[in-house]
Amino acid sequence: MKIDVLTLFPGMFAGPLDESIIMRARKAGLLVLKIHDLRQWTHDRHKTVDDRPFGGGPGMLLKPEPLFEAVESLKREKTRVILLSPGGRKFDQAIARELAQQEDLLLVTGHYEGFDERVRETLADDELSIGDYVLTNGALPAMVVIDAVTRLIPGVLGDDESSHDESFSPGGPGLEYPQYTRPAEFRDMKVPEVLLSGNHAEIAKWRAEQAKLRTKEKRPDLL
Ligand code: 4FV
Repeated sequence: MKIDVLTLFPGMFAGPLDESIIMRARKAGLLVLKIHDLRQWTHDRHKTVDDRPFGGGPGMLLKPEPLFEAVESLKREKTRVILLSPGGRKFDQAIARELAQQEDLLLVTGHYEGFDERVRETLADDELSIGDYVLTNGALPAMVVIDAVTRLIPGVLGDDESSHDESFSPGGPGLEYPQYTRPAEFRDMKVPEVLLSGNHAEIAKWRAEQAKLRTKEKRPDLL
């Protein structure tokens, strides 16, 4: 998969996407990630990317020209252009699975009060929000999407890391069942006997019950 990101803060992407599973996917060529500074597509001495809103009001907006030039120069036939903004559809595991099927994503991150509306109307194939809160810019939302999608690219997670049977997996109740590892007893806290029984049918039954109970208790909206 190829992911291009358009941002005013390329430096913010150094670090979170250079470690662990994401870095391994990049080294293996399963993910080709390119971060582009939007100012590359400005032509004035001040590299202007924003301007005041028509009709007045607080703050500044991202101008159409640099964004149109950037998207038109980065977009290929199969590219899916995705705007990150609070007005987008709420990003979740189902959308992550959907995007992991794509070959080519171009993530356009916002800043200031947001985008000139013509950017949304003309350039965006999709618009995603990572949650109902307002961030300082769209860099973190882009990193969240890249992380959630990359781990679903076939071959990225090794056998000991699996995206099956985890929270929000298709057909699952919603949240995952409780899990334990050694020691079987820690500070008088014992691991449920059934998990030590070796009886896989009983273990599967217990896990299904626990996952449903936990989802009902914590996230009934998922049921
Ligand atoms: C956001 C979100 C988000 C809004 C103003 C950037 C900020 C600034 N993006 N999910 N929540 N964006 O808060 O995606 O332009």
